[in-house]
Amino acid sequence: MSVSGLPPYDDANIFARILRGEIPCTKVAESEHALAFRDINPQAPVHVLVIPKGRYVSAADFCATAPEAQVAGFWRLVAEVAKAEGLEARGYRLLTNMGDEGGQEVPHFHVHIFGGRRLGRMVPQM
Ligand code: DGP
Repeated sequence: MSVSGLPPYDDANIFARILRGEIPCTKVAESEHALAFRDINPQAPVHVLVIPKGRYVSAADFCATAPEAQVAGFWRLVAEVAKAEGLEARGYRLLTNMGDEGGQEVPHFHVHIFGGRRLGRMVPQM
């Protein structure tokens, strides 16, 4: 188990493979702490994924075990990418799915940046 109660990190997950350069991605930005690239199945005109460099399953995992500089550096890159994509004035959404009920498909902590259209309600109505 990871600190979040989710399964342990799987080194074969697709984002781990992107980080190792085994699978290509459309890179948007990169720092020593994180990589930002376009989602393969975009849900909005701008749909970028930001992933920390390292073996983190969830936000709990990342925040509990990553060095402080990486936690800060990760969130800085998220904000910088949103601004660089021209979303600051129009507004945008950050989203992170965690675990089964959260709908997480790729078990490497990541933040989605959505923008470029009116995004509607936060979550589908019950
Ligand atoms: P999530 O449900 O939050 O785990 O979303 C995972 C996202 O990852 C989903 O929007 C599709 C995207 N994705 C999956 N495989 C790839 C890939 O190989 N390349 C890229 N760029 N995105 C991928």
